[in-house]
Amino acid sequence: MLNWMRWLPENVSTYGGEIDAVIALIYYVTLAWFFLTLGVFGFFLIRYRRRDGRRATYVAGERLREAAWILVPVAVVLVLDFWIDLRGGPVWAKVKTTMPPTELTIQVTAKQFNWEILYPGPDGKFGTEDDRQFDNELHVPVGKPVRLVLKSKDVIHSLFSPNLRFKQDIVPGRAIPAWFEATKPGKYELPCAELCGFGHSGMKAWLYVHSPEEYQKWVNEQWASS
Ligand SMILES: [Cu+2]
Repeated sequence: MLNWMRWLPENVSTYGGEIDAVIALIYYVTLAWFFLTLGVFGFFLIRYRRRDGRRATYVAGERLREAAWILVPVAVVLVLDFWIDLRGGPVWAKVKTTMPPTELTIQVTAKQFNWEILYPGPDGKFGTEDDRQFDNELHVPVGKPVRLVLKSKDVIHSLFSPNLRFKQDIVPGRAIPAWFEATKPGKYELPCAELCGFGHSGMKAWLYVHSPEEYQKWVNEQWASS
């Protein structure tokens, strides 16, 4: 990724690079447009500045030559918009509408103001004896797709991982599937990204990405008694 994009949090997601590329494109488009508009404005300000003997005229914009100052930029903005859609569409489809095959499904339930992280246990089924719940701790192995099922007990929340380039609203009454695959072990923030009440700013979980051996060790410790 480009140097000036480094202010973004470190990307540790398989699809993060594709999302960053769309963000970069949006920056290029808006930056170029920003300087172009300001440049034209600045030029006209100087070129047509107040001078003795020159009266200001009222332009109604009814003639096509005048309206073109609006119509041409509108057309260009539309084309740029479609360009962004064209680049962003496939990324959206990959991240939001497909689900890679995986054995690991974790249920994340949001509530004011905590994250309940539920693992199905060795039998892989929810609602059985060996389920284990952890508050505000999401443990996953590196290099494996992880499927999440997102639920809420009260209001709308949003699970956000800046490092994974992952963000998904959670709506009460729905079980929303989502996925990610982490590429680097570490501990990363998981804040709530939807204003959900007075404790919203403190509603934060941690994502622990483990190496495969470390993850297995963690699993063995948690389910040692079952
Ligand atoms: Cu919240």
